[in-house]
Amino acid sequence: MKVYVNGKLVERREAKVSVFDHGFLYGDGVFEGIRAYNCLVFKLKEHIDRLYESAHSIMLNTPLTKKQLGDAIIKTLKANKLKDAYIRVVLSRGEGDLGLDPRKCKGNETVVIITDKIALYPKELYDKGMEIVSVPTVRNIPEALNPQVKSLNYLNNILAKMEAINAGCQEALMLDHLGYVAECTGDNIFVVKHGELYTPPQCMGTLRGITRDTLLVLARTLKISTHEHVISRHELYISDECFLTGTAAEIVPVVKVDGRKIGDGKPGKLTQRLMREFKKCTQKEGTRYKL
Ligand code: PXG
Repeated sequence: MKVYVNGKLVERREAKVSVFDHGFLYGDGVFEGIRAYNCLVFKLKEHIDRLYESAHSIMLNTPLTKKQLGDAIIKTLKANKLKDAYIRVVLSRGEGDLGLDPRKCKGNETVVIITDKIALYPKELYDKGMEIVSVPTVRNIPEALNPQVKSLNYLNNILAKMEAINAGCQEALMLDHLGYVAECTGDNIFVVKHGELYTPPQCMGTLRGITRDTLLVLARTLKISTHEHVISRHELYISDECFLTGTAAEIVPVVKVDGRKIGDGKPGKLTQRLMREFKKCTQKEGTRYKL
């Protein structure tokens, strides 16, 4: 496997960054998770735009232009001869000293691109649906660390994930500081009620997921009403259908929340339709490359 590190494609065992890198010392950096389907990178522009917005928000210099980064991603995919891939782009403040001061790292920003075979989730998860549980750790409040910044510090989400695992569930439902539904640890959440689609607005401690946005557009083209609206746990419990969206997971039906069955306890009809329609999008849309 070849990994892109600061302009060079190196073998996996040589792909290293300094222990003085502030990404390692402090989680001072940002990242993106992207997917390629059959030589098409899905929503590449949107992912690069979001990465640059995250970087801008934390005043992190981006050593490459957006075009150069896009080219570097394609180059890494080609070097690894990957038709289908998971792509991780990491941009960190780079090497500094043991102090927090980011000015010490100036000019040392680290860019890493890892491309790998996609580790698909088990088919059973999509056929039978998932059980989730709300957890005590609340999603970061936007006034502290805004969830729109996909920072290298994912402890907020990791703590929630551990709480879900301790409760015997695969995924955690994270609430915002007011107790409303925010999102899961690496996925956005949707509910269906009376044939209409609801998802929390991005101001509720929710990342504006690219899969989420794709789905909102897709639903509108299918003449399904969509709402970005505050959702309480009660509204989630009494919903007809529920599902999660994310680059890695795509669309996962949720059939149980906090011990309450959702609908009839099976993946919903609209959820299944959206899963099929979303799959079609990933097969025909994207930035094409040749191996
Ligand atoms: N919420 C959070 C907190 C996320 O980190 C999503 C929602 C979904 O967004 P997209 O743009 O992917 O539809 C994410 C992003 C991984 C991994 O390696 C994925 C994410 C985060 C961390 C790790 O699978 N997803």
